[in-house]
Amino acid sequence: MAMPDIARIARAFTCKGTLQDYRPYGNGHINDTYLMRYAEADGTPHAYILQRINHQVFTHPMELMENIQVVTHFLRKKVRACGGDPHREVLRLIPTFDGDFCICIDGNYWRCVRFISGCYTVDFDATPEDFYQSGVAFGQFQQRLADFPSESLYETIPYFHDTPRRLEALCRAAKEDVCGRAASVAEELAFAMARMEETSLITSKLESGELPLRVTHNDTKLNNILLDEQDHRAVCVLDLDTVMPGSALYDYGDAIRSGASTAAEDETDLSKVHLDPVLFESFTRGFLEGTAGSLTQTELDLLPMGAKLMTLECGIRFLTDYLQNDVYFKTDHPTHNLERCHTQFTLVAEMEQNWEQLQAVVSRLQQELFVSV
Ligand code: ADP
Ligand code: GN1
Ligand code: MG
Repeated sequence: MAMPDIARIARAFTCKGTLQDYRPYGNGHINDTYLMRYAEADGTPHAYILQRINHQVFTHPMELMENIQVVTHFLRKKVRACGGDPHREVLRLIPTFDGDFCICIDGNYWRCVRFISGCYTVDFDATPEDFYQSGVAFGQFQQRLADFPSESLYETIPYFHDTPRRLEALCRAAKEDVCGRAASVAEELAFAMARMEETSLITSKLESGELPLRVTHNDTKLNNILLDEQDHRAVCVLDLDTVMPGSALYDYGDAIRSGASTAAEDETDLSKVHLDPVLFESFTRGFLEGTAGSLTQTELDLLPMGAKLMTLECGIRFLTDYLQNDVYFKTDHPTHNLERCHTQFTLVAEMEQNWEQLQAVVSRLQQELFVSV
């Protein structure tokens, strides 16, 4: 897409001061994100994030924005109640001059939030402390939404973490083979198919009620959290587009998938791709602390499975997109999605090899944190 007229779009929002400059920002795979810097007449600076919502992915942008509005309003009250800083710890939507939180210009949907300064995000290779802090924050996020009225949320992407459906979609994409890539990925398809039975381990337990349905974030990728430049504590959970009913295992698993890897999601040298046991333990500890004893025994027992299934599912989604000619995730080159699929499947294989160790870490932390002596 050609560079949109950011200055024109920005004029719709009630930002403070005058726009000084703007630039593309962040490494998200879905929306188009810009950082805009403003200044008031006396020089006081302000900064905002302007985003074009990907309406191919989020087909009902207005519903999505309603979700974000109610969730941020709810979270802000919780942050205030526990003495936190509501300006930094929760996303703040900036209204338009018409009082809306989203505007459609030339067929694209735009929103604006306050830029939270003094923070950084990490794509991979976090320090154990950073990843521990992310665990606390994602755990707390879920904990804070425990009494959120889930019926008031729209499902922004139906069946988002329905791993069996994701596998079916992969099989369909391979059969349709719209760009003639299927023959070259026979090995990858076999890897996914060999794990077919396991794909329903979470969804079937949600259906039977063995696992509780909670309000979850569903996209707990490491770069969806802001960490403080000074004290390195997690400041704010970002990217609330997929906050929907789901399983705690989705949030735990997706964070491990992205943050416990020793390499970038698109690393092509697979010898560099490992699941770091120290990072695995750091996040698990943080997540257990953040959820503060609210996880059920079944959830605790299935944490390693959550990590494995979210990683497998993500690999399946990258492979599906590769077979569909890269229509979903942003890509830089034709094999980008395939390379991402390879890192995910490499992590899955390594989790399988070290399965007992992963389970032992989770059990030890449960004992340490929750069983009084
Ligand atoms: P995507 O859905 O494309 O991943 P995100 O909402 O995650 O989009 O935003 C992309 C990146 O922009 C984030 O990873 C983060 O680095 C940055 N970002 C988003 N919102 C803010 C904010 N309010 N303050 C500071 N940085 C932000
Ligand atoms: C996308 O938007 P972003 O980059 O935070 C995707 C996640 C994937 C992730 C893989 C709405 O996350 O589900 O796990 O890429 N988000 C959506 O990197 O599909
Ligand atoms: Mg993101």
